[in-house]
Amino acid sequence: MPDSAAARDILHRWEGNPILTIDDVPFRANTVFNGTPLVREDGIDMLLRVEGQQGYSFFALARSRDGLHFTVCDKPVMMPAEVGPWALYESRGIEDPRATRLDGTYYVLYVASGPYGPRIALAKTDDHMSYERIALVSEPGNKDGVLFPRKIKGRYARLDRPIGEDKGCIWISYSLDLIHWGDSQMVLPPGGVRWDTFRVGASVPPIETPAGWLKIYHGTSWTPAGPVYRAGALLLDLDDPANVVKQGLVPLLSPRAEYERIGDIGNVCFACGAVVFDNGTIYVYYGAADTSICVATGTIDQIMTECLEYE
Ligand code: BMA
Repeated sequence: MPDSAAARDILHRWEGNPILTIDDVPFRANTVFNGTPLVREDGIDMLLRVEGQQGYSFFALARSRDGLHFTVCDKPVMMPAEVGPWALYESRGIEDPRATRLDGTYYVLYVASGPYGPRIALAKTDDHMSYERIALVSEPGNKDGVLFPRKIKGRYARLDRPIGEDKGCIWISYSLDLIHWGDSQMVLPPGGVRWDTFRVGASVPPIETPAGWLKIYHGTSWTPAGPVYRAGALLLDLDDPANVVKQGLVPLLSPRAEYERIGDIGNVCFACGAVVFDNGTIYVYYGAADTSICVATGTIDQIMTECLEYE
């Protein structure tokens, strides 16, 4: 994509995008998209949503040294449960993992897709290859769950996106044990900005900055051709993240490249995680058109000045 086009977005598409497509998956499947990064000492892994040819999704792992060139492992690492309390609720697949390092362990909130609708479920991993299910943590009608990377005033916190009255808003809930959740409050309704009028959802787990929790979220607008999924930024209060301190008026990334425009679902940039490096550089990983995984780069400073302070 020519530079002039890339410059229209605050985040920059890596020139090697897409970083993963179905051609990189060493077993038969339909698509790969919506991956979440897990940082190792000597590289970056990514937990991937792979959609099988029968239409149900499961998770695979890809490994890299540089966060840009990934190799997908031979076999899936997590399949929908076949026994136990999860089996019914995952009978239509597991989707959209989002990992947060908390107390030294990666916890993954993901969507358990079943006959009654999507529920949020929680699993954890120590080696990125094996996943232990902990609990189903929501009733149906909820997805886009992300955990905060530390307790806030003694409680774990998460954002999610329950659907009420067909309205997709970002909510916050709290927990003492990561299993039982409550004290839920609405954080962000759609329509705060022109490009997120249909639905909003928590995309990337919150990133702590001195100015507040930086929240890269997704907003959709509805068009005669269907929804358009963009990534934007919010700043949430550090001590009371139910309070939105600022909402960026302009998106960080809008579908523009061919691989974001064309795919199983076109016009989609759907982030599920990011890595922030010591120098403030950020790699945002996103699913493009529900058909591949891409990375867009920038800096925390740029997001603050070009998006959150845009007037
Ligand atoms: C959301 C989720 C994602 C998907 C996105 C765009 O509602 O279902 O899995 O990538 O829509 O189709």
